[in-house]
Amino acid sequence: MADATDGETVLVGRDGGVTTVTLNRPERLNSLDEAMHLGLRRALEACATDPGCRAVLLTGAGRAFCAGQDLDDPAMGDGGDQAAPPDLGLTLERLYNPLVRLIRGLGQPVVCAVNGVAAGAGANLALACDLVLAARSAGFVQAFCRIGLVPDAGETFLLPRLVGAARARGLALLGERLSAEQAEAWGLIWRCVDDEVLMPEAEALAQGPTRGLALTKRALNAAEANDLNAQLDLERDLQREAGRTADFREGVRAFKERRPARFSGR
Ligand code: LHQ
Repeated sequence: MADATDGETVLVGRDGGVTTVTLNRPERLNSLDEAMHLGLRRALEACATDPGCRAVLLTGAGRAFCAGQDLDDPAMGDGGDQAAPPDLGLTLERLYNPLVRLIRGLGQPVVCAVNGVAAGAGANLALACDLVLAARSAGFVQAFCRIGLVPDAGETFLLPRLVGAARARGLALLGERLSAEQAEAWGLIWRCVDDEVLMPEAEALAQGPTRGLALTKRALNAAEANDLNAQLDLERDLQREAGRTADFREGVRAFKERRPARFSGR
């Protein structure tokens, strides 16, 4: 795997067609300051325009996935200066909202390997990904209410859709830690796995007919706003596109020859 560092706080590696993006401020539980935000954005934007990148794998270094906003960042204010309260809306507008939109809109499937605690906006970055796999030792904390804030980074949109209204409200209003096992049981994430197999399992999920998977992502994203008629039309158009891919031809050939398919992402 060829590794490149983006600043010091985001690592980018490529293995085959999978680009692994690692949040790398382990001593601060990978909480997001401005430099890390911009590094992460740069890494994902590079994926968007990289024809060799078939899928993205997002994870964290050390014992946490991401503790959300770095509360020591100057943009958060000093916690005591009432004369100059921070404009947290501006932080969302400039940094978080573009990041969530980028992940959701990326033309490749994004797999998230939640290696440890995911708190605040860190939890919601994970939930914005297409497939979320978590280590058994990981957990999810909607920490906003613990510090008097409103959930952000898409939480109020994503959470009720994933786990239903009652559980979404409980998580958002109480901020209790949800274990990875419970997160799987509630449908918050795809699967919880033993810590030692997290990365191989996540890498395996990032393989496959990635062109078709990216089209599937587009259809599922659009379904959040479409009615059935619009969605049927979209499925028709995307299926037309999928039917022209090398992966579709390979998939059918492999089925008929009773062998595993060798997908190329084309
Ligand atoms: C941290 C952090 C952290 C700095 C742990 N910052 N140092 C965006 C911008 C605009 C508006 C506002 O909203 C947002 C989005 C947000 O994300 S707001 C929510 C921000 N996040 C939080 O409130 C979570 C704060 N962290 C925690 O609740 C805990 O640390 C968790 C549950 C993540 C982990 O607990 P523990 O495993 O017990 O670890 P710890 O608390 O002992 O933390 C270890 C160190 O990391 C510690 O520093 P130290 O120097 O004592 O070793 C913490 O201060 C530091 N750290 N999170 N977000």
